[in-house]
Amino acid sequence: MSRLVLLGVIGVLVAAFTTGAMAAAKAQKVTITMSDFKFTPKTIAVKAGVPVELTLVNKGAVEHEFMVYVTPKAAPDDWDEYVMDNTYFKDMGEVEVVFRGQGAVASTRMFEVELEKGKSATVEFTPAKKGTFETGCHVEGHYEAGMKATFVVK
Ligand SMILES: [Cu+2]
Repeated sequence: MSRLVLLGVIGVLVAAFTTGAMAAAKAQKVTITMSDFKFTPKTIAVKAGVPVELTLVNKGAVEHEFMVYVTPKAAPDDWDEYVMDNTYFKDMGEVEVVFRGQGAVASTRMFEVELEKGKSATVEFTPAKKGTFETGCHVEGHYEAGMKATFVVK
């Protein structure tokens, strides 16, 4: 009787360990739709330390940009310059962007993904910094029209 119970406990431990190991290796898949002029969903949440496969789909009629950065206290004069200095992807090693049907780009200085209408791309990275950041499209007038979202890393 006691031997059976002991085997049962070992079985549970092995099962728990296996599930944990598989979950750690599995990427977090997130899809963001870009349209004229918004991101869906409005809040993107991912876990720190786990690889992310973030798919961007441009369903709009024009080009859109995807950027993640420290939320500014006030709108900067030059958004591109501000985002380059404050991008979430800074100091996080190589970030890979796979454009469907067009190839991939890997960079340690990635700060934006530009997508023509009808195109999609997947951004692969492992978030390190926790906090609440901003996602925005800074094609002229888009952000002002409401094309922004909240990017949360827990
Ligand atoms: Cu846009």
